[in-house]
Amino acid sequence: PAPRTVLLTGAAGGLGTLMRGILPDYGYDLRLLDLRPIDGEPDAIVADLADRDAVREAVRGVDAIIHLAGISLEAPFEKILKANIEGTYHLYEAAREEGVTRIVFASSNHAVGYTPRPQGDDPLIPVDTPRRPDTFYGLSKCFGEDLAQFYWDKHGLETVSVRIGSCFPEPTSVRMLSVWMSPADGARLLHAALTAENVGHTVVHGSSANTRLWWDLTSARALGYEPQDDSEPFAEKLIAEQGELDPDNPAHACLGGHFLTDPPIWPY
Ligand code: NAI
Ligand code: 15L
Repeated sequence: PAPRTVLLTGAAGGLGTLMRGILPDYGYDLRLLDLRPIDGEPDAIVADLADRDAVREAVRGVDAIIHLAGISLEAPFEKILKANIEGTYHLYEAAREEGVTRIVFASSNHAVGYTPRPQGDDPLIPVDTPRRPDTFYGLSKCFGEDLAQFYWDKHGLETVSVRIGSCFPEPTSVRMLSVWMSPADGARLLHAALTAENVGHTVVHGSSANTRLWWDLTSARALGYEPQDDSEPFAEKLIAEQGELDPDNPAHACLGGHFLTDPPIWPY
């Protein structure tokens, strides 16, 4: 049966807030968790992924988990280790113990950020491109994907790892024209990842069907994802403001963009 009760970790964050707004329309009953309380959501679980007991209690009885919680930018390794590596391990262990059989893991383009972006007639980046993390943050997403593979092979716990491009209400940079995922398409992809059968551990690229797409969406479409949006209507204005990407600028040459040269730093 399709999952109904879904734990959404990281529910206070940018993506969590967007998805809290849309996913109930698909019939999901969301249980929310975050380190930070959420205005207007008194039932949300306020817990740190470091708290194994709290995490185990949070996963008890849900049909599936969307795992967004963690440090979403670059940070010192020790912080990444605690929140993203140990935290994701705690969540998987809790899911195994409580018999939850499907997780959708928010991986990132930064797991493969050093991959050169296609130029000219170059083929799109395939989903099995070698890992090339661009930050400790991206490295933690590589760990999460491997953890997911391990829990599938060892314990039969299924995961869809979504290498999200940039999921924000609108693209705000020329790079984002290529990796943007509209919030509506984000919800479509999460819904597909929750409901597709026999996913084992599947890695997919998470973006809209952008005209300037850099990566291949085949594995996402195979889950039943049909993106409806394209960043192109935003292109003219962004290019007029910022100029075209310069292939000689290292921050423009690879999928991970400015994370290679000047990554945004996690604020706390
Ligand atoms: P965000 O930083 O806005 O939200 C992350 C949330 O996780 C925050 O509310 C934070 O309080 C919570 N959190 C952090 N450490 C925690 C811990 N130890 N225990 C419990 N909660 C904790 O990030 P955003 O943009 O909403 O991203 C969500 C997820 O998607 C992240 O895992 C991020 O790496 C991933 N992602 C997002 C992309 C995007 O375009 N928004 C692109 C690629 C990946
Ligand atoms: C990410 O992984 C970050 O979490 C998000 O804040 C964006 O910076 C995104 O990648 C991006 O590459 O634009």
